[in-house]
Amino acid sequence: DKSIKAKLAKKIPEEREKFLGIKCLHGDKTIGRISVNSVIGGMRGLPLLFCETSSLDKNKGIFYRGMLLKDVCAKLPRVRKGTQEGTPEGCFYLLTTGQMPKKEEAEQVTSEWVKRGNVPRYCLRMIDSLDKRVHPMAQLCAACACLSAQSKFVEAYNKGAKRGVYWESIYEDSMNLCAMLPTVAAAIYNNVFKDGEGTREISEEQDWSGNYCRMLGLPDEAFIDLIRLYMILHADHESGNVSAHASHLVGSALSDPFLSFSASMCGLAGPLHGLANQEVLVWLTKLRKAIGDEPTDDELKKFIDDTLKGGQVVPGYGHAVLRDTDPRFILQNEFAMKHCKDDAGVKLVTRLWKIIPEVLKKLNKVANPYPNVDAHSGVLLQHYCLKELNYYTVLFGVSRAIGVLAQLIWSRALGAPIERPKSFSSSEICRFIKEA
Ligand code: FAM
Repeated sequence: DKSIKAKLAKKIPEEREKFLGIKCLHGDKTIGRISVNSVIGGMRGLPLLFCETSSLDKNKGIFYRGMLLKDVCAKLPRVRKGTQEGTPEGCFYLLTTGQMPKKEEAEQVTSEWVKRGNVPRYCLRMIDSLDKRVHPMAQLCAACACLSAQSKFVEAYNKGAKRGVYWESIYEDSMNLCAMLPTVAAAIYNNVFKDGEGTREISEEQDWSGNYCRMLGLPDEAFIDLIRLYMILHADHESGNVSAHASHLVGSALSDPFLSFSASMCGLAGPLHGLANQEVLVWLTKLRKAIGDEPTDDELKKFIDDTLKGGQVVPGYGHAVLRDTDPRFILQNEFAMKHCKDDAGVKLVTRLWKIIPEVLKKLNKVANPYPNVDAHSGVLLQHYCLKELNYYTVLFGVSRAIGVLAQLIWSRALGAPIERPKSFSSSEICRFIKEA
């Protein structure tokens, strides 16, 4: 049996034992200190969470299951003929099982997602009933919450399932949700931007990304490859970011994966999280309007200076953890160099990669003057005619499902308890300070 479920059924008892061993033998050892800043400063950097699927190293970059993201991209099996990228389905296999899938294993996830992809009519009717003014992200949150009626976990829980088998129905729900997301997300796109046109039928000839692009009305092969890459790059980013933490927190109350993912998307919709790529495009558009498509280096530097003098940050640059160019930026740029290096937006983004860090370094305060993932994605989507900025976060959301659902399966597999940190009032904090 090549399925993820068979792999997990073998691996989970071993991991559970290891986990319990750590808890019993070392549960009271200390990992870090909690400062007042941690309590009032958004818990930034506090070593507080558990995450098996991915990790960040400030200098080395992003790892999925201990493997550098660029190696993940290079090694994921190519499933469709002629494709140059691995599949997000293979990435889900890697994140859940911890092993790089063989070609047949990645293919099996693809065919399972094709089989599980039909969205129930009540959900599509709900999406169709929404006014176009409802933001695509709000529609995505609503649609995923509505799918909770499908939950196998709720069914199992109501029948009195034991904790030890929760992961099995969480796995079923996660697979079903991943499978349905392209249809849900494309229906939202077509309703809001294309007057409800477009197909909702999943084709067995296509993989997950191919079906998504077809349903978006953008079936170009190179674009499908871009979406495969995009989905892999945005999938997972440890468990402390808002979208991953929201789904973990809500899932810890034993809310089902549809509700947990809906909560995750409510967080991704915020301008400090999933909206930054949009801001990059707005900034680039202003830049091109002000100084044209082929400005001189000096004109670029002046435009960047003016942005900073206006009290704004340069969008797409800097990172809370990474201290070098974001590997996701580099991988997108490599894609762009292969497929569309003459695109005016791509050329500009590539030139700015050299120029913006020089300017930011001079400020002497920016911890990371190099580009992050958001500095690149917008111009690539524009190149392939996905032009509606308001939709970009939905694309990010579809991708993020892969990481947060892989994390959710493991949270239930390892019996992670309900989250309940202690809170303090300002006067209690003042008392601590006096006593310290
Ligand atoms: N342009 C101008 N100034 C910047 C800057 C940028 N791109 N990035 C950081 N700084 C400033 C920052 O505002 C702060 O200044 P003050 O002390 O005057 O407040 C100083 O440099 C130190 O900040 P930091 O320690 O380097 O960054 P933080 O960890 O506080 O914040 C970011 C990280 C990403 C929020 C920040 O770099 C930023 O605002 N970047 C631009 C917006 C952006 O691209 N966001 C998307 C991030 C992306 F990775 C994601 O999560 N989706």
